[in-house]
Formats: sequence, structure tokens, C-alpha cells
Amino acid sequence: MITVHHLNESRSQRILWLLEELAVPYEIQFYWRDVHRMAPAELRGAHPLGKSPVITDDGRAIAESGGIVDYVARHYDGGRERS
Ligand SMILES: N[C@@H](CCC(=O)N[C@@H](CS)C(=O)NCC(=O)O)C(=O)O
Repeated sequence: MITVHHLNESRSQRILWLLEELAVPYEIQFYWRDVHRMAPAELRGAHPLGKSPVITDDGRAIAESGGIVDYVARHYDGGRERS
């Protein structure tokens, strides 16, 4: 199952929106911006870039909004996982 590494008030909201629209099951790992509005260091545990959004799925970590949208479109089709 896809895990969305979600930072508050960030563009990872778009990935949640996409997954909801496609009815793809997912879970959320929440991260909170620090006092400087930066991502917490823990986000680097999901991907070395330490930015949001990141998704993990099937042992893979995918960063960059466009790359994530492309991955979801290729691997999930209206909620049906492709082989
Ligand atoms: N080009 C990246 C941008 C990623 C990015 O800058 N994310 C921001 C949130 S919208 C972030 O993680 N900011 C916290 C930080 O840089 O520490 C994408 O489209 O995914």
C-alpha cells in the first residue's frame, strides 16, 4: 500500500487529492513543519531530499510531485493495481 509522507501545509495535499480521486488506498505518515517552517529531519528517513511530498510503495521511495503523479498513473489505474 502507498504511504504518503505528508508535511502540513505543503503540496503533498495534491497527492492525497489524486489518490482520493482515483480511489487508491493509502496511508499517511504525518510530519510537521518546524518553527522556521522547514520540514523536520525525520522526513529524510523517507527520502534523502527531505522534502514533501514523498511516497513509499512496495519498497520504493518516490519524490517530486510530478514523479509521484507519473508513478501513480503508471501503477494504479482507477484504483486497480497493474502487474
Ligand atoms: N519540486 C518539489 C518541491 C518539494 C518542496 O519544496 N516541498 C516543500 C513543501 S511544498 C517542502 O518540503 N518544504 C520544506 C523544506 O524545504 O524544508 C515537488 O514538486 O515535489
